[in-house]
Amino acid sequence: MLVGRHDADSDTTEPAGAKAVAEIEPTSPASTVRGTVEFADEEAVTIVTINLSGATPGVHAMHIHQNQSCAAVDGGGGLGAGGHWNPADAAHGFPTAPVHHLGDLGNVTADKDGNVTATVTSEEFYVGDGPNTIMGHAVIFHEKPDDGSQPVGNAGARPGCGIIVPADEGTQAVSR
Ligand SMILES: [Cu+2]
Ligand SMILES: [Zn+2]
Repeated sequence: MLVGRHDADSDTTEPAGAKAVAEIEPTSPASTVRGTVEFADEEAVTIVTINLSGATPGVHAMHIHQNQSCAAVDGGGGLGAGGHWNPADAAHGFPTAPVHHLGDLGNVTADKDGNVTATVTSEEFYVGDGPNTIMGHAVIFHEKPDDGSQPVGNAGARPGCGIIVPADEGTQAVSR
């Protein structure tokens, strides 16, 4: 039996166990970051597991962006993903802050070899159907840290991007 998570704002009950993945790929020849961002619905939370390699060592912002696109726009890799996913029309912030975009995942750190291993949890978004489903969006790996400032954390370029797809349907090619 699937145990559901009830969204207080709707009649939607989300089954636990749904999974999705974004395959992060470089958005330009100058970038080498790639890897996976996996999303797994548990009973009370959704667990986001980030595993990347080829990143520039240091701190990098990651966000879920609005559009289902990793396309370059006017030469800017990943700009096709649009702005931060923000269905509640909230201000930008860290995911631990009371107010933040739904897509704000905060910062991750790449070690000296360029590897990122991180876990983020959310009690607000989920893989399954409902108003706050992550499906239909893209994950962006940024050049710089998210400094928490408005409007979008000043995180710079978008060297990595991946479209979120159901984990059982494989991955979608990144358009450049
Ligand atoms: Cu972003
Ligand atoms: Zn944001």
